[in-house]
Amino acid sequence: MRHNDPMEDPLHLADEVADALVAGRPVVALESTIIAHGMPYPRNVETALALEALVRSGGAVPATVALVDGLLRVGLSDDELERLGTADGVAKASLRDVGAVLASGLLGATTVASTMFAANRAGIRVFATGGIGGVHRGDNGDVSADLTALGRFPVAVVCAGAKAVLDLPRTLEALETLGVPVLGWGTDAFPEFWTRGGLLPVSARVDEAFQAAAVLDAHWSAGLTSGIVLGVPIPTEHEADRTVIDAAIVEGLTAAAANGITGSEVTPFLLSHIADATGGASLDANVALVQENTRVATEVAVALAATR
Ligand code: PSU
Ligand code: MN
Repeated sequence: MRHNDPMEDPLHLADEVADALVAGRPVVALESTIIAHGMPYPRNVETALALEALVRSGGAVPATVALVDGLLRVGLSDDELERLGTADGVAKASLRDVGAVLASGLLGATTVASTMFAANRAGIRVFATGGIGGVHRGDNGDVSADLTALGRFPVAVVCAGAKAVLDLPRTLEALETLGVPVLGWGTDAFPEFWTRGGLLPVSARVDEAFQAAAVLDAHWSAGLTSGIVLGVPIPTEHEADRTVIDAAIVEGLTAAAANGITGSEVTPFLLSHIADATGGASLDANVALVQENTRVATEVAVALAATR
């Protein structure tokens, strides 16, 4: 059994992904926690397939990352995406969980942190997702491993910023401490997931893909080894009503506390609570923004491949 052999590297690239990387063609990594824990079925699987199609139509190769049958897989089949979106008990695997899930041989969905780790090992520099984890509100010390991963792995994470369920000022301070650039796509403001933001600044603004690729290339060519956040604001027509979202967040945080939800369960709990509280509006916005992020990530990956 493959997963019982400790001598073998569990990293496994799909042929299409390996071929593209060898040839220097653009590849975009995608995560799987958003499929298994971020959205309900069938929207999750439909969205996962739509993201892969968007990457292809933009001229790049999609590489969705997950832990499957004891392997750290980079590039999944449609059947495997379906499995991740429907199976019971799919583990939410951040960095600390990768070893245990691989050893179990079971299914694990990768977070931003573990997807960055896998992308870096594979040699993929651009990754699209919904939003990064960050510093949670309150003082219980809940800080996502996404932040430390951003400090460690040279991968650009194209996202709609971070959700306002987090403490966004502290999240940005932590990114600054880690030396992580926070770029704004056509904006000076850090995007706040369901809304375009406006209160918090990014560290630099980029207005088109070649400019973003030039910043990425210069950062890494200079020898810096961190990740980069490229914050893409949700398209205006999909933006949620800030008052409605803010009320749903407060309600969700109260419900999480009342139900004793802690640790890695907090983010999935809040997402589903907010989706219910907004009558599905937050879910529609979530799908729209992750599609937008994937379009931008593909453009940037194409520009980066042309630059290098
Ligand atoms: N933000 C979202 N949707 C998500 C997540 C974050 O809008 O599905 C997921 C991502 O996979 C992210 C993870 O990496 O939650 C962060 O979880 P934690 O805070 O437990 O590190
Ligand atoms: Mn946490």
